[in-house]
Amino acid sequence: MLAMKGMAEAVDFNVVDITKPRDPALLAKMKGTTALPALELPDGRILKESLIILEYLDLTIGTASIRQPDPWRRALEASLLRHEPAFTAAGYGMILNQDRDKRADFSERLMAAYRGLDQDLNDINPSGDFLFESFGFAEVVFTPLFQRFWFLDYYEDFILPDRGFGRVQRWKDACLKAPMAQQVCFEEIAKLYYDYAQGLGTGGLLPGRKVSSLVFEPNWQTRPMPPRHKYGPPYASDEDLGLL
Ligand SMILES: N[C@@H](CCC(=O)N[C@@H](CS)C(=O)NCC(=O)O)C(=O)O
Repeated sequence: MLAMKGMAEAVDFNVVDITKPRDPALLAKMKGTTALPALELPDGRILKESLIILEYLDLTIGTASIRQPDPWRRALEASLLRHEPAFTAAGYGMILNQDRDKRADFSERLMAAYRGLDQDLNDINPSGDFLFESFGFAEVVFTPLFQRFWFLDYYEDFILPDRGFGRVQRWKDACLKAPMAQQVCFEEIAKLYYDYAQGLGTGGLLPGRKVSSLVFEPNWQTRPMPPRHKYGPPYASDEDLGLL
């Protein structure tokens, strides 16, 4: 969104390695919670939750909001955003799932989320690529999730069926091609999320492992592609993952 507004420099990004204990100064600012991102304003106030931060920055950075100004379109945009929590939960639930017998249920849950998006997009703008004419607020919200869910392409061979998902597939493709969405790539996601695929969120480690696949050093570019296998052993070692 900052790139769209030509305001990429307006926010300082301090990246936090969530596999390590938090700096006490950060914990104090966060009043005890650990989940990121958080936005610190110049006067020290803290905002949490990515969508709340996004809305705040939309209203305060640059000359104009990127949300739909027309009330009817704004309502349609809001109705698409309502799919986000279920979509996010379905994707993360599927990558973390370690029970092969439940794989089909997780896949169906994610497809149901995609189906909901497909229906709304078809109702609102059946022939377009984006929700409206161009990349906007709804695309800002969903594009990072489409990118994050590359972990399902890699570890779950998850692909949307050809039939019944054409409109959302077109939206997803258009979002992923947008110039301002080229800040992460498939290889990075696949490498960082190996441990998520083994059921371990935010820095958890399997026995015998010392370094989480989510660490910044060694940099993901220096590491090999992880094995695509999930659902039990054999597990890759730190060495196999290029983490030593
Ligand atoms: N709903 C929250 C989710 C935040 C969240 O789960 N953050 C994860 C990284 S994706 C995190 O910081 N985990 C480390 C922790 O909770 O300590 C948001 O959108 O901001």
